[in-house]
Amino acid sequence: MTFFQEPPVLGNQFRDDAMLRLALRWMLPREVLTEIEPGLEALGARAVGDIMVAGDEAEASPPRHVPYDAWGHRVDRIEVSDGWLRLGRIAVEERLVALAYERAHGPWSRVHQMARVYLYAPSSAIYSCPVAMSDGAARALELLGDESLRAGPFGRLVTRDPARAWTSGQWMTERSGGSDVSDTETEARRVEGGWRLHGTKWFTSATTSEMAMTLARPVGAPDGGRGLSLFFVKLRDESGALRGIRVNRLKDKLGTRALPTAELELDGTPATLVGDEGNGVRKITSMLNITRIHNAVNAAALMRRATALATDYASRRVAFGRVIAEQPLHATTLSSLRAACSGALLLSLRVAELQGREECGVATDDETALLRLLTPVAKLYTGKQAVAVTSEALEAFGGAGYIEDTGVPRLLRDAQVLPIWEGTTNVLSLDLLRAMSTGDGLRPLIAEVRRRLDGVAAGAVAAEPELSELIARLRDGATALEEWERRLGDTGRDAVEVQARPLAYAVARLYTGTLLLDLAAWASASGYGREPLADARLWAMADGVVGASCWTRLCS
Ligand code: MFK
Repeated sequence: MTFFQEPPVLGNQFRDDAMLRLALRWMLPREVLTEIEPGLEALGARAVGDIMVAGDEAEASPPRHVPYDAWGHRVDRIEVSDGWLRLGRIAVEERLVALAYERAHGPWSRVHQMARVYLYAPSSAIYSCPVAMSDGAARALELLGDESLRAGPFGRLVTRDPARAWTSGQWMTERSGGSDVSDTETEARRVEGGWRLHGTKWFTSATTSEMAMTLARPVGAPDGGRGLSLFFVKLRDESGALRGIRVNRLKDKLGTRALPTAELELDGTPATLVGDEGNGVRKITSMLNITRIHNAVNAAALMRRATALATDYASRRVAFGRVIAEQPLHATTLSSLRAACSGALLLSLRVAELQGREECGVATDDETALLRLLTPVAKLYTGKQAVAVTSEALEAFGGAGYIEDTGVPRLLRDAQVLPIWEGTTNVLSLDLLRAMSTGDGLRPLIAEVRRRLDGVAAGAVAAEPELSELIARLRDGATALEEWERRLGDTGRDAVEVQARPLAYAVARLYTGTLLLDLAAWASASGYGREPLADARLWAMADGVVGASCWTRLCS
């Protein structure tokens, strides 16, 4: 009989994700969990139902730029598929932005919101990008906007009503550079009743959005980031025509193909100043820090999707006489992938938790400092892991993983943007140094690591030899990191910068390993099994908890 390989099958993405359910049970008060679980379960079903159908449709019908109408008028329409539009409506229905601002569960609202983003993202054909930018814009407007910006655009970004909802772009990148934003060339000219922008924006994601946040330099303002100001732009007038904006072209990208990304020419675009003039770079970081958390959550989500597919496939694929899931070497590879997913998820949710505490005004000074340190670390580390994990998961399909209509290559192509946008790995490693130098160094982070490890050591299951070995290992890591930080003080600037990336990786490994161990000890003591302990072991015992190239080790 002719052989046909069974394809992988995905079930309810909440119910099947043991680590997500465990992490929420560990982090959240019982009454919050009880309230949110049914919604997560329903979204877990939608993620393999209508969201996935819409995402596949959007991916199959990428956006199209129509520069002119039939009669030669410049119209610059960007046409998107119905699937893409449905994804937008679902994002609003599922309150992917609103939840963070309604704050129904106080500081826990961010964890709830990000758990939902995590379920939605990998089926959404990267509609999670406009979701992220809309959330970032909402936060910037909440913090810096005047009454009219808060009543108007902010209300549209955080609404539950798809008919009223807006999404936002985040136009930061120009031809002069994406990392060094201080070189922004767009000029802001003051006119009666407002401002007009003139310049070119080289990458604008989700250009079908109704609004955007952007940087421009008011005429006569000084060079550098401090001379830039933050502006709100409403893209279209009541008739739907772009306001002083020309679309030069859509970008032809490696991945994120359903997401419209355009080059724009601003020629007298009306804009509203957000806050006072100047310090635009500092102001837009309130937006960036939110989108960076989304980036980490998206990375964890894509990793999880690739691993779930590879794991299910391994239970169906037979080679050398038995299913490959039962073959020790392949099973070990899958365990490594699962450990990477668990770590990325926990780290992302922890950053979301800190963000929620900060927004609700209940964060301690140390928690605020920890949030500042962990945001770039979580973004950069999970971004790199997303590429490594999706690549390894693709390989787990053999040749089928390389074939487009299995849907597997798309995961790798989409993952590859995660270390690039929202700050590259090196830029964010340097941002960790910036955060260390403007705060109290790594002290708040190392203090929390020690506190968690002391808690595990004092717990009911600490006597287990395996746990004490892991505790000792992570304690050594904390001491080594402290020593490393001390030595940085004796080094010149260039030598410090060279160490920024390995330092950031070390911080990620130590902190994530500690979170996993803390959760694993709790799970073991509470009768939730020992699988998290296996994950913690992989993180804590991999050579070089504070080693330079350790991120690859999870997948090697
Ligand atoms: C799927 C999920 C994600 C989807 C979203 C994707 C959408 C894609 C759209 C984009 O890609 S948008 C472009 C993203 N671009 C970046 O992320 C820029 C990367 N570059 C940086 O982050 C640079 O580090 C930075 C531009 C911030 C450096 O600029 P400067 O002018 O050299 O920074 P400087 O002078 O060190 O800092 C200016 C101020 O901001 C300082 O404060 P003060 O004015 O009080 O001294 C800094 O402390 C502060 N600052 C910088 N980064 C900060 C920050 N504050 C808080 N948080 C930060 N991260």
